[in-house]
Amino acid sequence: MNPVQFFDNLWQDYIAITPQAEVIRKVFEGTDGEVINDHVAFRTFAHTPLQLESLEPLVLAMGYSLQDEYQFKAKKLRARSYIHPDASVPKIFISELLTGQLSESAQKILAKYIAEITAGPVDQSVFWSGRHWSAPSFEDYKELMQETEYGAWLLAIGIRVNHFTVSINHLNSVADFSATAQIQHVLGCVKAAGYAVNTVGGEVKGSPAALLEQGSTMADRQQIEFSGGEKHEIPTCFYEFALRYPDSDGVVYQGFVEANADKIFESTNS
Ligand code: OOG
Ligand code: NI
Repeated sequence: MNPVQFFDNLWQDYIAITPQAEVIRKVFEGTDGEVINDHVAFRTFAHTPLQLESLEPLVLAMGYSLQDEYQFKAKKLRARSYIHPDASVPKIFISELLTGQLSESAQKILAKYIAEITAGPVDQSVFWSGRHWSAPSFEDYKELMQETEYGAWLLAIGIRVNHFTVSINHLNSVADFSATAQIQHVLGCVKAAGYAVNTVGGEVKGSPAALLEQGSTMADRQQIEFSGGEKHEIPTCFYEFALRYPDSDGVVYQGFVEANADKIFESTNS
């Protein structure tokens, strides 16, 4: 699958459970014309046929190369990012939950569902395939939530894009603002459109010195059917905004920043 088809499919899957993204994108299309994506992100379970290592070949097959690796010890996650030689193709960030590090009780809950993952991915459609296991019980979801918000989110939502990210570098409407005012203006537009912004560690994560400033909405909320037909509204996916700065050689930084990412993960908190 070529990247254009991939991102078209992904966007459709994303807005089906993240209607805020389509509204916000239209806001920026109104002021800027085209909206360019910086990256997308996925979440998965380690030690399963859908682990990061199993998804990676499908990313590489689209022409990407491995960019970097990241550790999030407290959240019990590890991640990798991938970059495409065509700079107009969004980067891909994939994290996985190191389930072996969770408590016995959390592992017991997850084991019931993870055991249903019988096959690895066949092609790139795995990235919008959703759950490969039965609808969880709301009790299991809530209990897991106490220990790992990421795990509960993944159990309920499955393998789907977690967010798209607007490249602020490509928004002409903010080009005349001072560098640090740009992301603040963008987040201001998002709030003016009626959406909550992630405030963990402040609205703006990172700094010009870190070469990357990021902010995000709080995830949309949708009714999900749990086992027994029980329906509950839970956080789905969010929209991110990223501004990249040039390094001392004048090359715009393309990597991710662990300390920023650690806070962006919290955009799916309830
Ligand atoms: C990914 C969070 C990290 C970034 O840009 O640093 C991230 C997630 O919430 O799954 O997207
Ligand atoms: Ni991101």
